[in-house]
Amino acid sequence: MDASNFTIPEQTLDRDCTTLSRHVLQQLRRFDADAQDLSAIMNRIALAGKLIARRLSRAGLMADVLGFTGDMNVQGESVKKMDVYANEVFISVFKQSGLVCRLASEEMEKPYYIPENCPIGRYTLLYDPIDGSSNVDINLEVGSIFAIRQQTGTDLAEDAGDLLTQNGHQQLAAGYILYGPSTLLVYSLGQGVHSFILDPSLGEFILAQENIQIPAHGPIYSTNEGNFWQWDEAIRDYTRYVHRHEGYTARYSGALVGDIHRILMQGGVFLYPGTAKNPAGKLRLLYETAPLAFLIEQAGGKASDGMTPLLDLVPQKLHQRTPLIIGSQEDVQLVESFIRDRQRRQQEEGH
Ligand code: AFP
Repeated sequence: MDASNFTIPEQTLDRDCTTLSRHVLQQLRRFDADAQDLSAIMNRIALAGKLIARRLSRAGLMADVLGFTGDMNVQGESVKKMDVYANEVFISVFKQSGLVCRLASEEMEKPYYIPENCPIGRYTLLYDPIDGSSNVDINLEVGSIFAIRQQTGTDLAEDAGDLLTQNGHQQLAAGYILYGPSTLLVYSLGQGVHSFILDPSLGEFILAQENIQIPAHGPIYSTNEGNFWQWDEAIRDYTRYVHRHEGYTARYSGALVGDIHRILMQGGVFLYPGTAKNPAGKLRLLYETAPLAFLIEQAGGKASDGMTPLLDLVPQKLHQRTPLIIGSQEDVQLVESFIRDRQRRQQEEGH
């Protein structure tokens, strides 16, 4: 047999063997206890993703998956059954893992403590279990967003006060899982952005793309233009600009993870600015905007609240919201320039 026949299976095998946990260790280039911990944490997050993906794929066939629970969450929003399930999945996979001492999610008023993990697992998992949950009932994409932080201090009062002293640069890792036609996990340990696709036949996330770079500029602007008259004039000016110039196209799915993934791959900008009713916008700093900012900056992009780099923001409360302008360098800079111009004009007019 011709020896070259062997090259294709070898390459395929190599690719199939690059699982997430192996990739984490390769990225860290060490095998010490901290590296093993991070690898194991990522493995657990992947398990949560697999469990959520499995339930979503059968959502229309099973009882008690679709629809609302009838409760309101800490943000005053109606809770969906899938939000509750996914939130509990993350807790379950980390119980008795010895890895994570605290989990904080937008679905829980206070963090969930796992005291038996605390002497060893000094990590905190921050997550949005189902982002874009209004898409669940109509079989469109949703996501999970996560970040890992080192716990500092003992937190004996169980108020997670140390999280209110850290900015986004202190995240050790961040990423998202996109439940679309396939299930995709995208993560960064602060050394580039890498994507994995869930191979259902193996039950493993397999490396798809390493060191993803976001284009410096792209055609997409992604925002809910239904809020146009609630926005500040600067954001309206930017929107008028893209309407009047060629080369822009709008895409907005109602699920941040899907919109961000499109922008990561194709370039452009996602905006969720403040509105007259909610000046800080809708998205939460610890569970959504800081993890995504970490990831997009690692891919060479940019993220801000319009004025300040997103990763410089230190939350004053756990569920703090922040405006978000995120995506390709040039497109985020363009939006920021409209905001600065507006402020300068206001100062000149003495407002
Ligand atoms: P839900 O999880 O409550 O559906 O919110 C999704 C989300 O936080 C984010 O994924 C979307 O980009 C954004 O809200 C959509 O919000 P609007 O409906 O206000 O545009």
